[in-house]
Amino acid sequence: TTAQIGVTGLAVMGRNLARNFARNGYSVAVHNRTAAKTRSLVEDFGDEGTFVPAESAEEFVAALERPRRLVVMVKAGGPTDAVIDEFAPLLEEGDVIIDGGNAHFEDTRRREKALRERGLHFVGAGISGGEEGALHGPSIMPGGPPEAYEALRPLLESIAAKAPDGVPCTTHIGPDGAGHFVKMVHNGIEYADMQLIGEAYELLRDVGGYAPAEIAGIFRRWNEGRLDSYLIEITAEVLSHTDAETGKPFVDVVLDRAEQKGTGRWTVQTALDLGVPVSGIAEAVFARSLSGHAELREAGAGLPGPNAPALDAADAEQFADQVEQALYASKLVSYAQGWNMIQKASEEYDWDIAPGAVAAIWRAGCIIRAAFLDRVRNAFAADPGLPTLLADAEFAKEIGEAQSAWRSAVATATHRGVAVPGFAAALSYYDALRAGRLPAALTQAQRDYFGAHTYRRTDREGVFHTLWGEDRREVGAD
Ligand code: NBP
Repeated sequence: TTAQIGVTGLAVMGRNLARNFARNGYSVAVHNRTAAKTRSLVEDFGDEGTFVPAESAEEFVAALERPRRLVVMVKAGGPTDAVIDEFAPLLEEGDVIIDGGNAHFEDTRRREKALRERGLHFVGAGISGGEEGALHGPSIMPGGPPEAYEALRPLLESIAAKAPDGVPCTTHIGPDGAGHFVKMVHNGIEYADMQLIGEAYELLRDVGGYAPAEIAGIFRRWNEGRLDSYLIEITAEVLSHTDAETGKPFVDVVLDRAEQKGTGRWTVQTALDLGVPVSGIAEAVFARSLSGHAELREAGAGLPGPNAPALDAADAEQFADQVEQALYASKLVSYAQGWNMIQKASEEYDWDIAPGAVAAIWRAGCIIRAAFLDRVRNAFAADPGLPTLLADAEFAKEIGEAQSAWRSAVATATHRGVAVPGFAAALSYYDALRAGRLPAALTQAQRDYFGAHTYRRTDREGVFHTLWGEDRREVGAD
């Protein structure tokens, strides 16, 4: 039998992706370095569709109809290169390798170029939604040659999640590394969302005086409004869960140390290289990092802070409403920053990414899926060149209405000594964008003073320098 698609790498993601293809009626060749996994996939799920198991790379390649389509789902980094090196010599012109792992977009650019030179197509496809998504419908972000995408389109569209309007959550993002870049930013935004939710929880608990089960109820209510999203939904689930062993709220028995696999860090490193301020995402990455520094936290544990009791019930209710507004406004800021990054990279690498299309394919299947993304899509549909989401008329109106509560929530957090790096950084970003003038004028003047770095003037063209060490005459510096 020949197979329409192949999947190599049958750990949790690859196995579920292969099953997803099979359940959608495609015949799937399956292969894994360790053949036991291939055999167990066919034994356990063989009745779900047509699987063609292959023990060797040669057998796997021979099982595929041409042009061959091979999905690689192995550990990102060295293993991905090893697998490509193993398969590329066995392939023929026009065949397509799809890397569905979490590759760094620079690696994808490199691999795409190398394979293109050998006449092979390489598609770097970001896949979000975890194990469950891979099986039931992920959000898929493929980048690579358009003709290779066309060869994959029907398969990807059938296995992808469907948005509420039935549109599949996949689209051709752009050439080479565009798909993996967008997946990286998705994960950065996911970090920011999770941090903001964490801050909201902390405020409701420490300042509002609510118990975890009550906070679950608050999140459930929020989930019926504009914050409606997968992450808010699972937050309520986690907060209402009781630890079976101790009978305590589950959240109280989990060690408060958040780990990371690195895509958030990549987002921030890349943002620094591109010169795009993504303070919301950066604060989220730093907050996880700080949580893991036991020695710092132990050393700091005794430092003085304010001592304020929890609010009474009526005030707590009003405060909870402020927190909802702070959460929503801060979320808007981090999405605006994320899209700035996508737009900047699109220019830098000539990717021609449609910003609204990215929002559209994040509406279902991925971790940040939310009703809100439909509105992001609409904002870019109305104006694809929108310089920031915050300038969209609807979002600007909402943030304007939220800003007073947002400020109150941040002020209360500050007075009560609760760390809210996400809320506060987002608010400062908003205020800096709003400000007609920034103290950057002073910074630039200082730079001219100590380093003769020159400055521009507000009142006429040109580059200038003041002779600070002499008579403070201004000279032209062009
Ligand atoms: P892992 O990332 O744990 O990788 C395990 C797979 O890689 C196994 O099939 C293993 O084969 C294979 N492999 C390794 Br390790 N080294 C190899 C080599 N040198 N040659 C050939 N095969 C090799 O699997 P995963 O969690 O299913 O994730 C797969 C990809 O999807 C990763 O890039 C991951 O970042 C990405 N991703 C994961 C998730 C998630 O929720 N887990 C979500 C989205 C994306 P073996 O069986 O022979 O050891």
